[in-house]
Amino acid sequence: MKYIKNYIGGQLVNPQSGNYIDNYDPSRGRVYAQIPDSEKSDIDSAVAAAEAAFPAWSGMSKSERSDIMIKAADLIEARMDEFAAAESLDNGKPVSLATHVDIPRAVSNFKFFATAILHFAAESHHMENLGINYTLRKPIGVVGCISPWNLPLYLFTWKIAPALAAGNCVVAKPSEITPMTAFMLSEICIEAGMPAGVLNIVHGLGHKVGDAMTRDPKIKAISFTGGTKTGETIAKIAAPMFKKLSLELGGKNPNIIFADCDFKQALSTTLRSSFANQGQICLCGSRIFIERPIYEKFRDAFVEKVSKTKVSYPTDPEAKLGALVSKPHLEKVMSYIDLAKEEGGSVLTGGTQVHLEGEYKDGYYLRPTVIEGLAFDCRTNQEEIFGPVVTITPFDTEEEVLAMANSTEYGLSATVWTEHLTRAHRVADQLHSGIVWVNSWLVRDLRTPFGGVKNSGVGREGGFEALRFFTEPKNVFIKSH
Ligand code: TXE
Repeated sequence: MKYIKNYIGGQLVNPQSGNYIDNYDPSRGRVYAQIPDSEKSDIDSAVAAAEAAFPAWSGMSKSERSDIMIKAADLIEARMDEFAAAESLDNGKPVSLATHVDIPRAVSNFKFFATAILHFAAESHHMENLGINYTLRKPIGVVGCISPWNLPLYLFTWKIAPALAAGNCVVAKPSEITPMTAFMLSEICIEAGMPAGVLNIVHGLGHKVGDAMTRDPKIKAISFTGGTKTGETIAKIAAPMFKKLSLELGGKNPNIIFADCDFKQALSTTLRSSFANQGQICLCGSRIFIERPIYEKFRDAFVEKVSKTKVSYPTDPEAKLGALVSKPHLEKVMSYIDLAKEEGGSVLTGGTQVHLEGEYKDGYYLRPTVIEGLAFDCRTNQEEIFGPVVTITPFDTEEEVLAMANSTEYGLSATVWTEHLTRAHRVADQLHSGIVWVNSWLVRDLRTPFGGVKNSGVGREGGFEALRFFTEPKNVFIKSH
């Protein structure tokens, strides 16, 4: 049984309590490792280490910090297959997905912010016959990063990379459901020569470790990705402490397909946007709206392909879907399929568990599921399911589909399929979301602002937005006349 450790003050250490939590392999439905059941005392040690490391790390030149981050990226890349296998084992996703998406993006996150910081500048404002203002952007100090289980290393590094590049020292908590690659990153940072205390990774439960981070007055900013309810909990604690908050929360994203779309492209991309990562990406298009003239044609072609999508154990090279991340999550997703039936929906394909043979017989597998016949404002169409379940709904007019698309409490991303140029601009402009893809999905330029509106979050990650979040601007005026 593998016991992973916290990474505090440059050392791999056991939790002070000596207690551990089971870590599951979802593809086999069994415990395969133990993770620290850390407590406030472990966070206190991590914060002390970060505080001690801050003067030297923030005093280091940007290029020195950049070099260490590039080294870390190179070391991850050198162990790509090992990281991909570990990510897949921990999360249940196909190894092919971890190899092509998760781990390469973790490498990109480190490299992107290690170079972005070298180009991050601030402004000056000249006042004629008076003087000049200049803006300093200085690191905040000790910051907290809390990340979810769906894209573990991808989202973990998406937060810690800009924080480190900007000169902050970090206390980070990965999800207790998928801690393994964050633990492996600890080893990478030691090998990359990252100074002790610059990055501290404390494993454990959200309501204990994450809560202790949120409450610690020495942690001056929290960057969180996870569920909307958890984001609300964190905000209630952090807001009165006047901490900077970045909250990347849930989504219930519309995928709008007009009759004039490129049918073949829309069909193949909609398969990905519906079910990638077992539908466990907050950017997945879980509500598909199809203009009536092509509704039946698209529905039938889509259902045909979905019914042939292979659900298998993660190391199967033909697996398109792997296991869902945990038994509780599988049960939550299946409860929404039951709810959809109660609300009048018809399951056109999927809706049942997949029972594999042999060592995988107890894994958490679910067939990709397509449901039609639901009202746009029923619970199934309003609440985040976060699994391989999509609904399809016909529409007749642009006004109608915009009203349905914008009807939820979320506003993270949206997809629009049309070859009509002005309509693409018009619809994108009227969608209540932080991200809109036209004739595409999940095309990511790390320079762009990333995040949502309404209950999908507060603030933006990505590019200079992230570096601005992890720095404090200071305006200095020098009188010269
Ligand atoms: O979230 P949770 P999960 C959302 C996605 C879904 C959810 C799935 O839409 O709703 O995240 O991830 C820690 N104080 N996004 O189930 O439970 C917890 O330990 C402090 C949106 O993991 O919120 C874990 O490390 N921390 C996103 C982290 O919070 C607490 C992309 C997330 O856990 C805590 C990915 C507490 N009280 C997923 N309770 C986007 N918008 O980009 C838990 N945690």
